[in-house]
Amino acid sequence: MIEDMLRTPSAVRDAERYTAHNYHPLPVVISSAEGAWLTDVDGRRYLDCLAGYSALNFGHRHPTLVRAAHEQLDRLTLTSRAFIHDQFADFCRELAALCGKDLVLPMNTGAEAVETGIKVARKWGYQVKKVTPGQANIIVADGNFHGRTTTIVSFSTDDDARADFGPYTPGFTVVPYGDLAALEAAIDENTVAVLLEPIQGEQGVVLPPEGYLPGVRRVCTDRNVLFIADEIQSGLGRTGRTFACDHEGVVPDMYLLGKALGGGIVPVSAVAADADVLGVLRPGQHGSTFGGNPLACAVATEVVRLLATGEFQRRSAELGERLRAGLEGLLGSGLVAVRVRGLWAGVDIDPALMTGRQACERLMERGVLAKDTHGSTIRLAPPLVITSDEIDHAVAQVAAVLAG
Ligand code: IF1
Repeated sequence: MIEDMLRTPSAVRDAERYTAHNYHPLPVVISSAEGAWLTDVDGRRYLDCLAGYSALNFGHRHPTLVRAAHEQLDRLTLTSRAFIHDQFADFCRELAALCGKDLVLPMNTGAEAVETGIKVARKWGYQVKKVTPGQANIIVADGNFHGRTTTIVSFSTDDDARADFGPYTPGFTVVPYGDLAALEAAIDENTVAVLLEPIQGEQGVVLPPEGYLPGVRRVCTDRNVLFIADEIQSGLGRTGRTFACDHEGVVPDMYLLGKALGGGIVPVSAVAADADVLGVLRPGQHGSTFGGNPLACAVATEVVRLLATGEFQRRSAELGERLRAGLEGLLGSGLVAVRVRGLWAGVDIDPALMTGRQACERLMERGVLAKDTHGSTIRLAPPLVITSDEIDHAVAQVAAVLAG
């Protein structure tokens, strides 16, 4: 293709001209997608190895999910929660069953689910645990990423996410991720919850030490502290199980869900917990204009039904082992570390070779789209509909980029 015939350069300029520069996207302009594949405005195809940061676990435009959306679009799209609609009960009942919890509180974005979890934990602390009014504290881990609201970035340890957004919300204690003793020592009489990602996504797919999550569960139970698992990125099949906590048989008091819950079509998030926790909320104390809307519920109910079969979890587990073997085969040939669970990999490239951004630019040239996290680490998280041949293809492109 002749360079000056390409539509991409002007399309990139147009996109940058009228927006705040809060992202530094790769210079690719996508116009269509299906399954694990994207097509740009110049007809070039790319294998998607980001999957919308795990919002596209079921691939682009999964037919079951698109059909549910089309049918609902022709019936009812929004009522607000001032009224009930006929998609609401199925969604809440079926998601609660998937989580093994009594109740579900639907929101829209992941950050709203995290904020909901924080508010509910605090209210539970004052009303049930009887901690000192206004003194509730929540323990979080360094290297956390839970969203971008001013309260959430108040406990971020990432300066890019946090700097110059103060004054910050108090009531959070940061402890080293994976250090159970430090977590236990940080609990005091006003601690209402521990908020953790079971696997730290943005930190570079950081896996917890074996036994850490069961230890957190035990400590929270012993000290009457809520264990809140942020499964917004790690959940819903990504790691080879329904939830990342499942790998060690851990059941948190609250699941925070998002991203893939909306099937890659609409923003859907939710908090799932038992009645003794979510039951602290009374009418008028929390809510959202779009939370639990008919279109969201129609799509998310089908997402829950896809997960209920276990098919995506099995694919993620089986194909994840192929991804692991392929990437581990590159250790010493440009990779210095690989962390994999299911179809979710954090790959540390030798910093002397290139940065993560440079690696992603070179992968783009080879028809694979991925995203760096920090430094020379990239995350590979394809849709769970990817095939074994496509995994081999992606690994081969990583190898070619490393070989220069
Ligand atoms: C961005 C990161 C990933 C999340 C976890 C809550 C949220 C997220 C574990 C909030 C969102 C997104 C946000 C997006 C990029 C992406 C991201 F790089 F920011 F950190 F995936 F790792 N909990 N993560 O991963 O959900 O409000 O966005 O729906 O802000 O750049 P949200």
